This record gives sequence, C-alpha cells and structure tokens, in this order.
Amino acid sequence: IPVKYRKDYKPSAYLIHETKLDFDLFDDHSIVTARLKLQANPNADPSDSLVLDGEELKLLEIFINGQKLESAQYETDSEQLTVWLDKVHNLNYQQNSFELMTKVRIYPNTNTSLEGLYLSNGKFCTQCEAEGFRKITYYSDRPDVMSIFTVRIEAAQQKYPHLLSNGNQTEHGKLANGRHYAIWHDPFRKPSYLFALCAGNYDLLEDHFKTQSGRKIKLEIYVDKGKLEQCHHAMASLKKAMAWDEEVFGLEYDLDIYMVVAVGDFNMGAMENKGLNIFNTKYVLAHSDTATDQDFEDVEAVIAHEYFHNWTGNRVTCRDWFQLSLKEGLTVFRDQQFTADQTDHAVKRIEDVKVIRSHQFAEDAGPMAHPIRPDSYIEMNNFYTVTVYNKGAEIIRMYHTLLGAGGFRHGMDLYFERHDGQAVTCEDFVCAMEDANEYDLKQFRRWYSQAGTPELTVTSEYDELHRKLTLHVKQTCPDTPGQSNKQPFHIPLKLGLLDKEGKDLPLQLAANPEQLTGDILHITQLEQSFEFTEIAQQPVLSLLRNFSAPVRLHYDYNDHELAFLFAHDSDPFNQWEAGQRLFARVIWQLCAEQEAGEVMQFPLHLVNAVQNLLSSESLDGRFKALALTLPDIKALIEEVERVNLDHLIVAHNFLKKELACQLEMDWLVHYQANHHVGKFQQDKTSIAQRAFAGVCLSYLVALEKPKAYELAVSQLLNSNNMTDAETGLKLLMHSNYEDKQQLADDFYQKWQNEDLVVNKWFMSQATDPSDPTIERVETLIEHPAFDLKNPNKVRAVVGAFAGANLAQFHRKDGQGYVFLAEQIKRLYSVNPQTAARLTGAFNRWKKFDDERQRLMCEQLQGILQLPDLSKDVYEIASKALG
Ligand code: B3K
Ligand code: ZN
Repeated sequence: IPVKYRKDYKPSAYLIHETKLDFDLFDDHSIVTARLKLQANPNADPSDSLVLDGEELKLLEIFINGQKLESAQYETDSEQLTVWLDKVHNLNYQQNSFELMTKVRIYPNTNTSLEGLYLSNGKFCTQCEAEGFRKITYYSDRPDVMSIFTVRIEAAQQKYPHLLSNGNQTEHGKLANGRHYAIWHDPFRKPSYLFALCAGNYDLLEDHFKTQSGRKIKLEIYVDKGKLEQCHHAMASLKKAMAWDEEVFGLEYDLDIYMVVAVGDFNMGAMENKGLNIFNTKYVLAHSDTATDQDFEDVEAVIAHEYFHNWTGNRVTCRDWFQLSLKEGLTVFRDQQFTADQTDHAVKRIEDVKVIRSHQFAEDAGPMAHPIRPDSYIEMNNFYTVTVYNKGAEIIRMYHTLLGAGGFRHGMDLYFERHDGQAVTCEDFVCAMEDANEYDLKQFRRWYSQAGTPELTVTSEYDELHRKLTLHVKQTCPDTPGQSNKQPFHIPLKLGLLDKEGKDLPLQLAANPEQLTGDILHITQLEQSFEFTEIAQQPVLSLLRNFSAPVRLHYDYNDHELAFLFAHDSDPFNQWEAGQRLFARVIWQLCAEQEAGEVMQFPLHLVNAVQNLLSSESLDGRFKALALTLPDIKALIEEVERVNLDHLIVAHNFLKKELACQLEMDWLVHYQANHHVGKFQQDKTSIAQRAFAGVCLSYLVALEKPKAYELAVSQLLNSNNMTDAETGLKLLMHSNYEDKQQLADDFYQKWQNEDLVVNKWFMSQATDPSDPTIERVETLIEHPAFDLKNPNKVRAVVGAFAGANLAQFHRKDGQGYVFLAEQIKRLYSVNPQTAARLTGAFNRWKKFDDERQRLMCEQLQGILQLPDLSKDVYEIASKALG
C-alpha cells in the first residue's frame, strides 16, 4: 500500500488554465464531458506524458485538439489516465497550450462513499475534498492546479428544477424531452477540490447582505422540502459571519451570490466549495423545537467556518495536502474567535480546551500522532484530524498571543497581499507573520514539524528576605511514531502571581527582561529559571492562563491553593481549571483507595468550594455549568500511563453521587430558580440558565430518588424546547429509572419524522452506561430509522457507543469491541471514510489492562484480515497495531 511523503512534492508537469464541464444527469447514470485547456508547467520538469487522476470512471471518448485518440496513444488503469503526448500527431505540447476532451460515464446513484458526485435523498450533490474530484472526471486532482471553471448542467426539469454550481449563473433554458440546463461560470481560479454541483428540488430561503463597500450579495439556502422554517438561524448566522470578517479582518465577500445547500448524507460537517457550500443538515437546520442551544451555536460556528474559508482556504489555498492546517487551523481559530465574540470568551475557551484535552491529547499520544503538518499519509481523508484542525488552531492562537491582536492582523494582511490567488505552504504563512512583525519565529516553527504534546514541569521557591520568587521550568516532549528526541519548543506561558486577596502582583524579572512580554513568559529551552522581583508575599501561582499553549502543565498545587484559585483567579479559564484539578485529585485519590482495598472517602473540603460557586451571583450560568461538571473520563485517562478503567468509572460515579447527596437542597433550589416552563426565550441569560439548570438536574438524578426522576420526566415531557427535552431524555436514559423504555418509545413516536431528533434519540440510548446497552445497540441498528449508508445515523449509534460510552464499549467480556468491529466490517466497502473514523476508537488500546488490550488487538487483527480492505481503514488499523 503506497505511502505519500511531504518531501516528495513536485509541481505538476501540466497546468490547466480552463476547465469546461458538461454534466448530463440521469437517474441511473451521468455523462461528464470535460474540455481542459492544458499547458506544460514552466516551473516543472518537462514530461512527454500527461497523467491525470481518475477513479471509477468509464472512459467513452478522448480527443486532443479535436483529434480522436487511438488506443496506442493513451492508457487507463484504476487510478489514472496516461496520454503519451509524443505519440499524438502535430502536437507541440512543450510550447503550446492544447485542449483535451474526455467523455466519461459515472454512477452517482450507486455511489455510497459520499465522495465525488452522489445522490442524497433523491438530489445530486458533490464532495470533492480531498481527492474526490477524480471520481467525476479525469483531472489533475491536486490543490496547486488551479483553473477557471465553466459548468453546464442538464437534467429533467420536474425532478431537478434547481441546477447549481460555483460562481454566477450565466445562462439557463428549456430543452426537449422535459429537460433543462443551466450554465455557471466562476471567475476565480480554483483547485478541483472546491468544485461543487447540486441538482434537485429544494425549498429555498433567500436574503441578501450589503458589504462594507456597498455591494449587494444574494444569499440563498437550499434545503429539503418542508424544512424552510429551520433555516432562519443559519441565514442570520451567515450575515453575522460576513459582517464579522469585514470588521475584524477587513475581508469582504467577492462573488455576487453565496449559496448553501443542506444534505442529509454527508461524511463531515460541511464543505467550503467556492460560492456553493454543501452542508450536513445537522449544521444548517435549527429550530428551538428540534435543536438545542448547543446545536444553534454549532450551526452558527460551522456556517461561519465555511464562510471564513472563502479567504483562508479559497482565495489563498494549499499547495499540497500536507499543508491542510494552513487553511484548517487558521479557519478554526477564526471561527473560535467569532463564536467567542457572539457568546462568551471564557466559556468558548473552556469548551475548545476540553476538545484538545479529551481528543487531541489522545491522538497526539497514540498511534496516529502526527505534526499539524504531517510528513506522510496513506489516505489523506484520515488526516482531517483534531491535530490538524484544533491543535492547528492552538498554534495560530499562539501567534495571536505572541504578536498581539494588532500584530496578528498585520501578519494576516501581509499574507493576503502576498498570496491572494495562490496555493501556498505553512512556511509562507509563518514568513508573513514574521516579516509583518519583524519577529523571529525560527524556533516557533517546530510546532509544525514535531508531533506530541509538550509537557511543562514547573517548581517554585519563594525567598521572603529578598522578596524574590524563582520559577524553574522544564519542558519535554514524548517520542511519537517516527519521531524521537524532540527539540525544545517556543512556548508562551501566560501567568499571574496572586496575593492574599487574590489580586495579580506586577510581574518583573530580575534579569533577561526579553523573556517576559507583559504576562507572557517565553519558554524556549529544555530548562530555564526565572526570577521575579519585588514579590512582597508568597504568591499563589496561576500558570498557563487561558491555556496559552497546547501543553500539559505539571505543578504541585495543594488543595488549599486550588480552592483559592477556584475562588479568586482573575483568569476565568484558570478559575475553571483549578476546580477541575480539585475534582481530578479527588477522583485519583478515590482510585487509589480502591486499589488499596479501602473504603472510598468523600473529602468534605469540596463541599464548600462547590457551594460557593453554586451561589455566586457574578458568574455566568454557562461558566457555572462547566465548572460544576466533573472532568471528562477521556481527559483523565490521558493523565496516566495505564488506567484501571473500572476503578476510574466507580470513582467518577462515587464523586458525582456524593456531591449530589451533600448538596441535595442546593441543587434543587438552583434547579428551580433556573428552570423555566413559561415562554421560550433564547437570549444569553435564558441559554445560561438552561445550561446551569441542566447540570443541577444531572446531580439530582444522580441521587436515584423517585422525586428527582419526576423532575427529569416532567422536564422531558413538558418542555417547549429541545434543550430541556434532550437533557431530560439523556439523564433518564442513562439512569435506572424503571419506565425509561416507555419514555424512549414515546419520544420516538413524537419525533420520528425529524431525522436530527431521531439521532438524538439514538445517541441517548447508545451512550447509556448500563449493561443492557450492548443488546440495545444491536436492536437499534435493526431499527427502521437506522441506515448504515447515512453517516449521521452511524455516528449516532455506533460512533456514540464506541466514542462516548466508555463503560459499555470497554466491557470486560469484549462484546463492545466485537460490536464495533462488526459494524466496521459492514461499512468499510460502503463508506470507507466513515468506517475509518470508527476504527479510530481502538487507537488508545495501550492505555488499558492486559485483558482489554488483548481483546482490542484481536478485533484490530480481524479487521486487517478483511478482503479488499479499504486503504482508509487499513491505515488506521495497521498503525494502531504498530
Ligand atoms: N474542508 C472540509 C472538510 C473536507 C473533508 C474531506 N474528507 C470542511 C471544513 O473543514 O470546513
Ligand atoms: Zn475547514
């Protein structure tokens, strides 16, 4: 199985100046005619053969400059078309441009990979990133080959009244036999991965946006019939995103029309095709009856993310796929900033860091660890990862931290000035930041090349006599597959020193003042010491404020210091963090007690800390909800070398239940004060109250008392919004409430016609930690609403079970692993991408006990034995076994 390496990059031998595509769409096949204006690339090694990518294509005709090619002049195999240009008569292919015409037949109706051209709910759509365009026509399917596209689509008018592609519609008309056509022209050069086509009968929401320079842009959202009422939030979000990008980055939209099409069958969240975004319905449709507050926020964020790609991704794109983080890390950072501005900076930061700790740290410590700019891959689709996206965004955030908002903006401006219309590399981005700010980023570049999560170990000494505080900082980074002996990183360590009242002391170094910029300490060496002067009293240290770098921090806090920070830290992120550390210490202590065969003891000092937080009048309800949520078990697993999962789960449940008991009245009082049954409102205060009330209810349900169950049942049945209903449903499905199956059945009856709600119903059952779940999931995949071909459904049942139900997935009898492997076997040839994602659930097998390790490896080995295994799944499974 071939591996692709970053170091092997070579420019394409031929460029494609113009791309003319004709689509003839029929129910059982489609004909694609491509006319490509090709020219030898002056910046590449000359070649006598033209090699184009193409998969699953039936070649019907091939012409060069109007000359039909004979079989001796070209060859096709399962991946490529090769034309021996030196065998084509009278063709001066080194000097002149020439036209290649190919006509192919494809079968969108049987395309279940959801890559290339396929059908979703009877309507045509495309997904080309990363390498799906080659399933549509023969092409140089790589991001550094950019071309001007003109697309003609022809289809039956009744069934497919809307015919859409990138850019502007230039022509449309009626044809014989009830068919019609439309022609689209995109004036911007783009790589093939940004091509899109949609054809179908949709409901359409129309609006417009006036840009800062006064241009009027048409905005259109296309959805399945009957879903129009669920599009208004997406439209409002789009307008906010357009205004925000003008305001914060000075970036204006460039075409006259911006279209979003929502499809039910989609491998990812959405796709930023030029002028024609294609979205998973999950990130477009939102109405308070069917979508939660979190769903609303996610829709807004993904709409913004895809819109922001118009500049960071489309106007400036990637030279090759190893550079993916160039557009994804940057665009995630931009959408994070946007959401923070719309909601709450601290809450958004905490949520983003939770993703890093629970998912990215795990990836970075496992068999798939890779730098944000990978050096090799087998299947590119496997590298759309939390590392490339979310760690990539953390790296971008560090520029922002180091250079300030103004410096960052200067760097962005220079990046666009230099590279608009080009396909570039991460190195080009670093240079723009460096040059715009005259800032040396030589060492900072290691964040692009070295995988693994750096660890900072900090110790401190206070010298009362000389009023000095000395910090000793050590950095290390673990070995990762293919990389050992890492070089030190440039790590911005934001910090504060708190006095007895909790106020920040002024920061001043005794020597090397360049090592401190404001409250940022520059960690650049393996070991460094910093001496802070004029420190009148022993301070409490607040380290890595706002999670200023994607690292693990070790500092030996005592309970008293943590409680102090939890109560007083002016950095809300670290305030939350102190609480999480307090909880985590208790959980590990409870594990140790079990290990020693002792009775678990609940430490009463927690009660005070939690009570103070609960009754705080100044803190936001969403912040409280986050601070009252126990650390995620997945994040805890990443804190230790090997985990006793059984003890960890028992400890986690014990702590939750003890806190529930100790503060029973408080949970109830706050639940009642924050849970409202009246008119539904979706302002910030109401959203915060729902989040806070939801956490209070989760503690009440943990009491396992009939009264608490009654509250949850009543919330589920009487709520007028999906946020409250889903919270009630989830809590009950995960409890021992005896009538829960009846509630589940009723919920399904009520919502069976809303796919996205049915997915919530699936998920709430697949994540029930109790033993019967393993049988329940077997019946769920046989349920009429389940569909193996639909990734949202697969994620809701199989993905949720394997990724968010630790107790059942890691059953001691191995049945959880067997279930997952069975589903991968059913799926790998139907939808390789989604099957590979599921396979990743085995990646952390080395964390567990010997018996679980053995059981997981057995399943991985079985997967590797499968006939005609897709390279997607092969890469994940083979790397997992190492
Ligand atoms: N760029 C797309 C992801 C494409 C996935 C390819 N398997 C969505 C996004 O990041 O905006
Ligand atoms: Zn993206």
